[in-house]
Amino acid sequence: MEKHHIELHNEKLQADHQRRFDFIVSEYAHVEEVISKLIKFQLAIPSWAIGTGGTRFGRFSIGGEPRNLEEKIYDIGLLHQLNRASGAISLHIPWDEINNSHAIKALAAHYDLHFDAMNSNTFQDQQGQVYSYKFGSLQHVNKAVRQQAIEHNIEVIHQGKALGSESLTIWLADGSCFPGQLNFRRAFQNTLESLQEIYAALPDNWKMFIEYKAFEPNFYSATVGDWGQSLLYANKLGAKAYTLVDLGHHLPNANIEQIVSLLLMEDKLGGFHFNDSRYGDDDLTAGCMKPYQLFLIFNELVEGMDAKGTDHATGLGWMIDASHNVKDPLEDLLQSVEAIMLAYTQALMVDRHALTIAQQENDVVRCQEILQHAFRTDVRAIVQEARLRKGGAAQPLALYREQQIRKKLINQRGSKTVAIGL
Ligand code: PSV
Ligand code: MN
Repeated sequence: MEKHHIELHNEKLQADHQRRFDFIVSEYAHVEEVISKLIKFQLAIPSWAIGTGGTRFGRFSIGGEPRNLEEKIYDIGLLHQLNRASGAISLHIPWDEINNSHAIKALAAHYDLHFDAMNSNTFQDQQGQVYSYKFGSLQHVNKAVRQQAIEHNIEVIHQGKALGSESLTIWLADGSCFPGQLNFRRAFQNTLESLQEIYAALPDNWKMFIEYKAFEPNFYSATVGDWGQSLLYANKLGAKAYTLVDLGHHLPNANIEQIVSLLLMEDKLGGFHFNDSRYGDDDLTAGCMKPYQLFLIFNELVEGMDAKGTDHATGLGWMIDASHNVKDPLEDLLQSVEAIMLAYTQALMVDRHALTIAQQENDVVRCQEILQHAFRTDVRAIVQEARLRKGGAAQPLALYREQQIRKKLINQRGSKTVAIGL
């Protein structure tokens, strides 16, 4: 998008914004401190979320979907130009085909994007693959299948190195569908040994994220089914291995904020996949169902990171993992980024000193008041101010619509394009 479109849009909205921003500044003493943190904070966009998502019942293309990695980078570059908070991309191999890593790296740099975690895929069989992952990959009873999956992960590390990525996310579909199908201990040991081989190939400055998920596609057991199992692997593997929390991967009503707090305490929280859900791994827009939970999670993140002196922006891998059946995926990602920035801002505004005192005094009512006061504060002008100072658009979604971006993408790419992914 041309810069003057953003400038014109911002000028139109400036007076209104200034009024709302001045009000919040008059209410809070630490707004500038919060803004300096927001300016640094960036979220990684998953390459697989740029196309319309589907369910096992169908998929409805919105048109203009990216046909290759270059076009995905273009789309994420556009999001970043609008909100200046999505300056990273997370790739999924082999859904993303990297023909020339030098050119891809240069293209991403052109849009001010860097490469966050690389994702391997041993949950689908690829064309020409010798062994099937039908009964698992790193856990498989057959060493040859495990070896194939190990080699794929090592190949993903190599591809990531060439792009400047510094982490590998491993999500395994491994598990079992029926009681008796699997020897749990053997599956765990096989998985651990496989992970150890991958870990041995990890560069010194890399992190390995082990993503857990309670169920799906297996419906009886998952070999990395919860944060306890993920933490077991991470602890056994070593200092470069961490747990990755995907918000949609828990059993109903799990207290995710407590999980986050304890993982941080153990220095084993590596990163996040943000999304929201009502039933299972729904992959809905962050903050669309349970915004208070998102805030409570950020509240623990901020408290836990500050307790350790961890840099908020760089200490963890901040990624979105969502996929949408009925929305324009780019609009949806703008909404997710905004929801995450709002929750983070509200968490930064919690009166931590007062909360600690109230906790010490067992003043339960006061504790709740303090948290809900921050949650109920309208911080949109703060997030907007940070975005404006970074050169972004006052209202990214509104500008996206004003500029009829989807229509332009359809004109360029056609109405029948389907991005590769789930
Ligand atoms: C699995 O449900 C997951 O959350 C993992 O992160 C995968 O890489 C991604 O979704 C695939 O869509
Ligand atoms: Mn995920």
